[in-house]
Amino acid sequence: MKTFFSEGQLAHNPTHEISDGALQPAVEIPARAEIVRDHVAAAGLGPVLAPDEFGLDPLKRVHDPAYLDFLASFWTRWTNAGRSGEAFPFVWPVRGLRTEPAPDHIDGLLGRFSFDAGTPMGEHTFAAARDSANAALSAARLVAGGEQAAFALCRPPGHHAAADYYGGYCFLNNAAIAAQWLIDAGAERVAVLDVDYHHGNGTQSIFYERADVLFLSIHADPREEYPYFLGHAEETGAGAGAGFTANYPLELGADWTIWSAALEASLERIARHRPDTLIVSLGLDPYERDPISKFRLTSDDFTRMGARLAAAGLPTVFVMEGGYAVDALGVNCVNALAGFAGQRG
Ligand code: SP5
Ligand code: ZN
Repeated sequence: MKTFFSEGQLAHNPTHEISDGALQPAVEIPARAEIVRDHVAAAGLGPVLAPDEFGLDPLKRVHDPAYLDFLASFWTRWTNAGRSGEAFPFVWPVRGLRTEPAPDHIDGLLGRFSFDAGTPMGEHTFAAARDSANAALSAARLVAGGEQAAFALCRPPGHHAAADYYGGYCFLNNAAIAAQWLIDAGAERVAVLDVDYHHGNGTQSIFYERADVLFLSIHADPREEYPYFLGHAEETGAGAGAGFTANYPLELGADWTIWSAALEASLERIARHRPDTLIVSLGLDPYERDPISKFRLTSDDFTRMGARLAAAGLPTVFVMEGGYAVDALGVNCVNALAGFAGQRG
């Protein structure tokens, strides 16, 4: 299986995030990608390749132009306001406040185009996020061309980013961008299965009213866990997309027995969708020793996960999402991919 990764993805290099009422050390750091890259290369899974540049057009198919303009102009606006270092929003257009007319000031724009204060942005964030999206697009194109699977080593991650807001360490929704690219390349149906510990609120919202892209997510119950405001079981899609979203919120502490039951249910739903391609939003934070998560998957469980996904028999694009136990990320990611490759043969 080929892996796509660009060194440019390392340029987003935050030092801190806001959490627990304080500036804490950032957990979504370049070392996450480096250890996965190194383990993939050492495991002999296949080559690690530089992604191609797809430009802005595939991003515009998923994200609002005003949001992309915000990302592109953010650093200039931030420094013109006399700021330096990492940016955080502190005011949001919630219930009854207005998103239009959009503010001119960077502090207003940060709130307009975000949904949390836990996601540091810096000078190189947009460039790194574009490289991350290019990795997802490169993997999608390979699978559309007939390869049975590919791995996009995406970082920064994507699944919390919606059409017009960032958050949860995510800026561009890599999995959604890949799904939309596949549809535009001729796929009739795509499924996105999100196995990250946190609900994929961005991906869900992007495809909520569409029947061509089935979205499924196995995650910690939002009553108890971030992102808190989406990911309940009763969210099943709307309009033309009614029945094309499926959520499997699980209790904190869920282990493989509980987690794999949700995986079986999601695979049954995927089989009924008959997708041309499966995209797996591969969060590695369901891991038992993840520092910000409370599921109990072991390193061997990631092998089981990969094998079970392979048995679905679908062309598959793996897109990396979260996972913060840096020392274990390489092993857990390779286990998932090798579990898949071993089962598929
Ligand atoms: C892609 C992804 O997994 N995003 C997760 C975003 C979670 N953001 C909130 C994290 C709060 C962590 N608080 C614990 C800090 C310990 N110092
Ligand atoms: Zn996560």
